[in-house]
Amino acid sequence: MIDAHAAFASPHVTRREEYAPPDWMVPEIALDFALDAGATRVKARLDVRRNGAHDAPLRLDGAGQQPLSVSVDGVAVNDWRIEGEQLVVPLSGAAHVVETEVEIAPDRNTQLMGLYASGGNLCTQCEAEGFRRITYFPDRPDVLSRYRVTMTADKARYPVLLANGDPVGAGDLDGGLHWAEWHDPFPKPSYLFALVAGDLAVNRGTFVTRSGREVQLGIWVREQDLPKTAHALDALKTSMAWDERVYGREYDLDVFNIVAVDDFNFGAMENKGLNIFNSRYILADPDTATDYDFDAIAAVVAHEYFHNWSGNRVTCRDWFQLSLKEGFTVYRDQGFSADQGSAAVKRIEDVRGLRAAQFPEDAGPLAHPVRPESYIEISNFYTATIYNKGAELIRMMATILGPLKFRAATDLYFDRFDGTAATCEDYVACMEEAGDVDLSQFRLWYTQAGTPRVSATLEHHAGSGRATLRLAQHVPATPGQPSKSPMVLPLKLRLFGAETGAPLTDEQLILLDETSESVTFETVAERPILSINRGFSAPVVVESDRTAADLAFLARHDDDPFARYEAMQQLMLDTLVAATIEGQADHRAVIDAVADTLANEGLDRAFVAEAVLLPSESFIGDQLSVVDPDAIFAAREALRRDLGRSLAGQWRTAYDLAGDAPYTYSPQAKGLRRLRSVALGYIAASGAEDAATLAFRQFERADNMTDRQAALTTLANGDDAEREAALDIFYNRYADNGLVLDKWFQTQALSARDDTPQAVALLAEHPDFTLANPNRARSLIGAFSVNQRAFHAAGGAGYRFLADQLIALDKLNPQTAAKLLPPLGRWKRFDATRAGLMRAVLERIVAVPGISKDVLEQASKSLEG
Ligand code: B3K
Ligand code: ZN
Repeated sequence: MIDAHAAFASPHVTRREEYAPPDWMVPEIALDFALDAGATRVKARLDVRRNGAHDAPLRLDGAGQQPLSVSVDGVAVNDWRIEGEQLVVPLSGAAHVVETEVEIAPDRNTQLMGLYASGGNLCTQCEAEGFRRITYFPDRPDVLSRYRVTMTADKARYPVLLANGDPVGAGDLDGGLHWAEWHDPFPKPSYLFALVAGDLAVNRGTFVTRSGREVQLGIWVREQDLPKTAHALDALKTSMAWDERVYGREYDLDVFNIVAVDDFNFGAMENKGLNIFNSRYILADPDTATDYDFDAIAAVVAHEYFHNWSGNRVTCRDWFQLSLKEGFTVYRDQGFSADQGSAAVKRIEDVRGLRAAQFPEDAGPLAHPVRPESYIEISNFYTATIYNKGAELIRMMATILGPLKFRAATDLYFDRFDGTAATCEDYVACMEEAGDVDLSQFRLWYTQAGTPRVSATLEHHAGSGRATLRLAQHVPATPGQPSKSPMVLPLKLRLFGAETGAPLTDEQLILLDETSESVTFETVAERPILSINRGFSAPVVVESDRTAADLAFLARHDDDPFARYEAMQQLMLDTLVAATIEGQADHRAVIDAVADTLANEGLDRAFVAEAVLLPSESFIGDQLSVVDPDAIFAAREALRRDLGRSLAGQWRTAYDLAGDAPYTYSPQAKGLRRLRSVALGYIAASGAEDAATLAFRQFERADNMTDRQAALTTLANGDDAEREAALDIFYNRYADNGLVLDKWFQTQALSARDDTPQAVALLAEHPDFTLANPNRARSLIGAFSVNQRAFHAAGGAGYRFLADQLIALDKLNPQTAAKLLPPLGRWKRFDATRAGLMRAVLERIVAVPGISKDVLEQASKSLEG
């Protein structure tokens, strides 16, 4: 009998335990590119060295090309063979020179991996396994080579030729051609290779390192985008100085170039000396980029720059170690951003992101440890778990060690593993050694998936003045991991007196490493209130017996801003969960807490804006055993309306606070704008008659995109006449700006209106919609699938729409298609009808003939649940 699944060969599974060192090393490689969009010739000259005592042939990875010629030590050979997609060349000695030539077609490369065309320019993306689409090579991160790259191209079409490292020569040739040569002195894995050929303009800068090396910086973009590069260049300089100051890391080449391209599968790429960026993380001016965009640009520029040490100088032995570079680098960029403005607000944003993306991943069918054990397609493992939970692991180790020992440990790590391909274990061992701590049990964080749940109950005996805190932990089962061991959870906590509001203890760091433990506090005179997981010291879910009154108290009195925010969120969440289940709830405690927060002039406005925001619909859903999207929406809207009405005067005050002062980019100005956007949302939610007029006036008068987009979002959620007008004005004003048009699509896809599913289906037919550009695909399809009520509208039209788009996109770009699939994997969390509809489209996806292994892995794992 043949079933639907057996019709396809089962895809190859790569396992961590099967790691073996490479048979051949390639200390040197010379590449010669005859660049042409339709047909690029690539000649590669590899110095290969046998690694260890064996008689295995040389195996070079390839994908999508054929060798035109192969030679060994200067002599053409024909005893090579192709196995799978590998080129296998028998070699007799310990060292040889192997040369190959291939032809590739950048302009037909729609998956945007390898060498491809974007906006008339040529660029590359090699991580994780794109280099094999350019030439034959052992395309694995533990093969480190010194690269020499020569490019020849039409000078008029591609006047700029860039590659990794430093430029060493350039010149003109007959026939309108020119050439350039670049050398990168630092051995690197193939995933860090990059070249760019194009018609680009540059914003140049210089940075003098602390040892006096002058580095030429360049941000390369289309000529007309040059005015939008100042912020990125600034962020680059700030990042370079920050890494010297905070981690003692200095830049190591004479040039550092960044190129922005419009077609890119993710945010950016840290290629040595030649970062390639999605243009959305470079281009910004106040008219087209929001405050959020400006911050994201600085964070991504910093992230990619920091990879020069955490990723490039010390790279990964194999892809199971991905979090070694990504978790650590995210932790580093979070520290950088925290230092640029409010550290508390940054922490709040990061935790919100973790809860929105990583917690659901950890609780669903695609859950995997920070160091996974196996994969079918490595591109599917560039996840919130590897990146963001990975960063939390580094943060916990930093907390356990304290700042001085943590810095000593990172110094040791960079020093010991410089120029090598390392493992997560190497990193932890450095933390242990320099920190003088035992992290044996802590290592479970790398192997056990799932978000630990901590229960905390505090008992107080007034007579004895003793308080007892009982803590217990539980790590839920995840696919392939039915039972778990207790983890090490660093929990920062403090007690506050319910009557006086004063702290009763200092902040303490408790390492909970048993299934349950008690902590006692003596001489606690008044009833204590527990502040726990302060600063979100551990990435866990805390369940406590704190009452609404206790949470409201902490929202007012806690001295840790994160804990204060958290208390407010918990209070809102408890209220919204009760309202969802029971159809109504008492809003009083939330309204009072929000009123107090708005009135507290001692608080940073950016913090206030975050603190008064209600938890998202999907986060409320995550608290329920069965997600009821309509009930959640109704409960949340009711609370929004009530807050809007009860605090009408305060929202107006908050709204007016930003005044009419012209735009400036500073933490204070950003905070005021953020609060104004939030206030506008509440004014609209209150049903105030002038809300649409107010929003439209803001929309028309705004001198910056933050205010303009906030107003558009408010209007897009409603059905006032101003809605269509604003959408049209916005569209026409930015018709030639792809990044802003993405916002136009996204705002409509995220709309709270009842007709959003139909509107999104129509937008997919819009002449400006295309699946060929990942940003555009994500702005409509990706945004819609996280709009909980719209995506899960009864009947399953949203699921079918996503499946149709995803199947179409898979033919062009499997990596980006696979990234859109996870919302369908949440079927277990919904009622039987919705679950059945979601499963039905997953079954359909799995059965598509020729579906990519990227999508197949995600869909079949999602079905297994
Ligand atoms: N290292 C790249 C991500 C590559 C993703 C490949 N599927 C960007 C970053 O994390 O900095
Ligand atoms: Zn990264």
